[in-house]
Amino acid sequence: MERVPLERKVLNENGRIAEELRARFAEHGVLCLNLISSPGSGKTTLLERTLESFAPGECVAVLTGDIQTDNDAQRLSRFGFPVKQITTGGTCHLDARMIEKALADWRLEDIDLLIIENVGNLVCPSSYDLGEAAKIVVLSVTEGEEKPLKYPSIFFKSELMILNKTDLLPYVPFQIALAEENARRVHAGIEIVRTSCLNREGLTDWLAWLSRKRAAARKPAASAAF
Ligand SMILES: Nc1nc2c(ncn2[C@@H]2O[C@H](COP(=O)(O)OP(=O)(O)OP(=O)(O)O)[C@@H](O)[C@H]2O)c(=O)[nH]1
Ligand SMILES: [Mg+2]
Repeated sequence: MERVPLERKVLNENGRIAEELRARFAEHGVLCLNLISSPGSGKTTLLERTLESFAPGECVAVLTGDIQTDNDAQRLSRFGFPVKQITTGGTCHLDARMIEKALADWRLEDIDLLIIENVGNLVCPSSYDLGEAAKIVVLSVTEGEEKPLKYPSIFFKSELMILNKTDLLPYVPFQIALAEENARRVHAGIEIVRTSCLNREGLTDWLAWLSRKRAAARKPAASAAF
């Protein structure tokens, strides 16, 4: 089979499973977010800061994808919430079937917020729907302000851009306003939050965004019969 039709078939099959996942998430009131960035932009560190901000009883779970090692799952599991590593063994993105398989022994009834940390890669993960409510792209200030123009797909598809490592701005020639302008040239409506996971600046803005999305995703209480 030619490469293009085969690729289309894989993406169609992925889309079908993703839609099933999306329906299950909606049925159980689960907000699912798909976190995407280049390797090392700070996805796991942002999740560490996020999980440590939650009270122990919060119904939060994390799936984290990497080509090799369970390093990120080890870092994240110390906060006491369910965390599972998906090791792809070479594949440069997560796909919907991997998510379906990883969720098989978790009860969605027990989860309000599911965060998926994708494999570090700014290109391939953008093509694979995982059934998420929103994609979030993380760009760190060491990566160059032109990245939204060079890798437009993920910026176009993301609801939120997190500009991380702002503590390094005094040391790198990164024009943060230009990075934001470039992101908005690709996706006019993209929301932007600046963070530093090191000095914690901006984390309250990120947590407020998350809390708004969680409130919007919450299942409406069953209306009383009358
Ligand atoms: N200075 C600074 N360093 C940060 C910040 N956030 C993360 N780091 C550092 O950046 C490095 C990579 O962070 P990770 O959180 O592992 O990045 P990641 O995106 O999860 O990486 P992959 O999972 O490999 O794609 C680590 O050394 C972090 O300590 C930040 O806001 N400021
Ligand atoms: Mg990571």
